[in-house]
Amino acid sequence: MDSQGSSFDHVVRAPEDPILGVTVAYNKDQSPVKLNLGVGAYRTEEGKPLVLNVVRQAEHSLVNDKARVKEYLPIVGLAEFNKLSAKLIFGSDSSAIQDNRVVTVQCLSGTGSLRVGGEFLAKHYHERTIYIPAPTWGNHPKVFTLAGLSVKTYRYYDPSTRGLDFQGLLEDLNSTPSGAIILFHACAHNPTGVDPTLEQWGQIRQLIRSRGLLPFFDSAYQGFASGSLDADAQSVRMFASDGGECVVAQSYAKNMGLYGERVGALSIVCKTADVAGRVESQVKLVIRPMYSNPPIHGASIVAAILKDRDLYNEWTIELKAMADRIISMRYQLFEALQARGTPGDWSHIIKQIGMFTFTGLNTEQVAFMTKEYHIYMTSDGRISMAGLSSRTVPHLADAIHAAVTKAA
Ligand code: PLA
Repeated sequence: MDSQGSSFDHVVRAPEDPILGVTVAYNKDQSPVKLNLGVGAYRTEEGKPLVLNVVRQAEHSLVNDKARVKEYLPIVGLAEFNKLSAKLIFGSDSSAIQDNRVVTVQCLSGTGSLRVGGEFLAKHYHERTIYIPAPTWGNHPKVFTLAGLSVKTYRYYDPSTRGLDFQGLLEDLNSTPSGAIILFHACAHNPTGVDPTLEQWGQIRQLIRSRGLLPFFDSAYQGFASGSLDADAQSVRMFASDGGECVVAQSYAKNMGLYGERVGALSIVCKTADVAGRVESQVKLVIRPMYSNPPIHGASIVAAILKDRDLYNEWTIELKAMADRIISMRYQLFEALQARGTPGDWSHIIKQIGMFTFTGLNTEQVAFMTKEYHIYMTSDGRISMAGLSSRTVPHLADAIHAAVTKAA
């Protein structure tokens, strides 16, 4: 080999991530009016990232607790955190928890929980195909493929109604191989903002159980959709309380604002306590060679908040305030477009649920808004409502209006 040449000369440059790459481009822009509506990260009315007050309080007491050490956690993470996380998603009266049928392990936020869950299923579940909604969070297919599953899609969103393609969903779930794994967003579907109603969830549950399919819930936004932790967990609880099995990945990135702490949990609800114990022993074998054991700090913050009644109550208030601010941004943007007489029906902005609006703007319109208005968003037309503020709504509305009327 040429002594001057690199062993990596053949490596081709990979494209930036479709979501996180938006922030990379935003950071390079020098414009004072630039606006990042790409990644789903909560901002205050002042456009600043938010550290929750309860998180500050919990961290303060952790720092001052001289008994705390920095030893390795067990492979499954902080036991207290796992218990409290299961209670948060399944409910304090969950029969599955009471029966000791739930295995919960601390993982690296939502993504890590999905990955560990996927790999466990690829190793130990008889059906290796996972069906994900079309469209879904862009990382889902990559996470599950690398976990060793084969990924297929089921119909979910109907662009013509900007709503759920419920008929298509039922048809597709009906024609999967029996036992297939089905991925659901527990609430606040990303990117569409479209969730099934409770009644539709009931029908989906019947179909899943009657066909022996395995539901895998991605719960990245509990509390962010409606402002209520319990309301946003209803889909999951419906499945966890019927005696059947399911898998759930939880993230505390959004609902506790712990984006960079990488704290989340994977739960597997099993038929019996005996099965659950064996499943846990195998999940440990997935984790140990992957990252050995999870980080301690974020999980300690979460546990401190979940176990203290006052901190927990204060958290629910802060969470509701974030959800309410996002909802108020929906109304402000909708009204701003009405006021400009922007062509088209924009009522989906106020109907959609959660952090994002799936605007319906196409790739060219998005590129136009970035070039002319310094507004950064994913090329599928998704905007993070949590990145907007009353101050920036007019700028966004001007950009959408111009994109729709000029660039169409
Ligand atoms: N699942 C869904 C549906 C998500 O939207 C996200 C994050 C995750 C899991 C993973 O989150 P976590 O690993 O940080 O807990 N989606 C973000 C960020 C907010 C991202 O793409 O990483 C998004 O902008 O879509």
